[in-house]
Amino acid sequence: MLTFFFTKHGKRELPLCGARGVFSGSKIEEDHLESLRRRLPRGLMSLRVSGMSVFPPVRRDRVIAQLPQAFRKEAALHITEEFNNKVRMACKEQRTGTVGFKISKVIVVGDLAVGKTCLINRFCKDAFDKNYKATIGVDFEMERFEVLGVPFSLQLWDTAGQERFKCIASTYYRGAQVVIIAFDVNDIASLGHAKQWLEDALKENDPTSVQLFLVGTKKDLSSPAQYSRIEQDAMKFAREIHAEYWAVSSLTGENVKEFFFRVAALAFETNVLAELEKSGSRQIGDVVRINSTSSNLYATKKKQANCCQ
Ligand SMILES: Nc1nc2c(ncn2[C@@H]2O[C@H](COP(=O)(O)OP(=O)(O)OP(=O)(O)O)[C@@H](O)[C@H]2O)c(=O)[nH]1
Ligand SMILES: [Mg+2]
Repeated sequence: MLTFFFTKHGKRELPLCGARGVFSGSKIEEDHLESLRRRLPRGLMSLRVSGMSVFPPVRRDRVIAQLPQAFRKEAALHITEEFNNKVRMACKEQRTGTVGFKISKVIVVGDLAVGKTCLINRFCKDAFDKNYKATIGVDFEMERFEVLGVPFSLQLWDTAGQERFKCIASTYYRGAQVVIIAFDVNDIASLGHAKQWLEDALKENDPTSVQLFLVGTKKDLSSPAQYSRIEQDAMKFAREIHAEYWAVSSLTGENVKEFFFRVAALAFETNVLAELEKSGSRQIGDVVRINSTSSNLYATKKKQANCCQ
């Protein structure tokens, strides 16, 4: 995965490979940038899309062509089998035309040590660390997808569960389109605290436009009987707060990819529908043109003057 963070470096904005944490942008090392330049295709560092840098193609295993299904139909945001028809049509028409650079902000909240960081790391890096290292403030990952042929990114904000870092972390809640509330399926108290996490997250956001997911973690540590007891409570709570329920294991990877694909697909769908509603006549985004001969490069339609040389 290409993790990146935008920062001003001279007059240029440069993507950082493997940079973790929102604070790391200020400590960019020249040799790190040099090694990144060597790893990217020639000329790529000089291209920008609407003020953002250009990246290599989306990984093959991040392509979403069908709507991923919910984990439990009884606690799902919606249970249609396919993407919304309007969305499919809009994306289809744009495959050879104009598309927007789409991005959704996702925040992951929940008690300390429920496994938020491990969940993100399992998906983004296919890694699992059995040692607990508390997140201090927030961490940040960007994950790129292609949904119905359109580039789409999730900005994943991994927040701290520890009380003493909550104040810093909550300043990053604003502007979230997706809120993921994580709890440990082996710790009923962490499910009980989910309501407070939800309230905190919604204080900073418009509750009507946020998509909610309630995610039970560490499923591997639970016996089937224990798990099914907590699942009843979790699904009941998910329905009450209009969240979609999932249960995952970052240790084994069970449901992790499926979960994030579902998040990406539903966030994308909502994003496109909102944009279609906003502008009946304008095509989605109307900013970026896909270069039809080279699927890995996106050239700007406007704002050429801002591009790096
Ligand atoms: N067995 C098992 N252990 C897990 C799983 N996910 C996380 N853990 C362990 O739980 C501990 C806490 O995981 P983290 O991901 O760091 O927890 P966190 O929610 O990010 O914690 P804070 O950053 O303090 O809020 C670590 O020791 C992990 O190895 C899982 O799916 N299965
Ligand atoms: Mg963490």
